[in-house]
Amino acid sequence: MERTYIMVKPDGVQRGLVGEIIKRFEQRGYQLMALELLHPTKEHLEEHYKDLAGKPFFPGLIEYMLSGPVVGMVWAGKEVVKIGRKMLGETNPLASLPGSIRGDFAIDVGRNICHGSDAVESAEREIALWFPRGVPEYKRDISVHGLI
Ligand code: 3AN
Repeated sequence: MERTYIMVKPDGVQRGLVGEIIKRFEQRGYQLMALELLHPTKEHLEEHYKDLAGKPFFPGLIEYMLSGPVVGMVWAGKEVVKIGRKMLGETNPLASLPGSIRGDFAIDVGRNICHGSDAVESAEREIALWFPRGVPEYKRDISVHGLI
């Protein structure tokens, strides 16, 4: 089953939006596979965002991501990478439609609440980075949206 890595960033945790974000993925029919609140190290964040290392906003991004704990999650289900990104909204919250997480809760690209993997391959790379001990599979015993 397709998996994605969703992270509630420090501003999302501090604003008490963890439950809201979990609720939206559960209600849509996705399956929670792993969940952890942690204070990542600078090195860990630099590895996560290594594709953005040359960007002018990179130092500020790392500093913001170090400002408090984050909540990392693995969600599974049909087209969860693409649909998860739609549920998050655009990188710039001002371009995000109401109904998306950023469109409902954010106005600043530097405080955009959440992260979602942008492709199946990056999802697997990020899941391995954030959950190095692995993510066990389990079967839900109720069928939601034909997922099982
Ligand atoms: P997304 O998180 O939507 O995949 P990326 O991967 O391009 O977007 O950017 C990662 C993070 O870097 C964003 N979530 C945001 O916090 C930050 N970021 C991206 N573009 C900018 C920008 N122009 N100015 C400040 N921060 C930015």
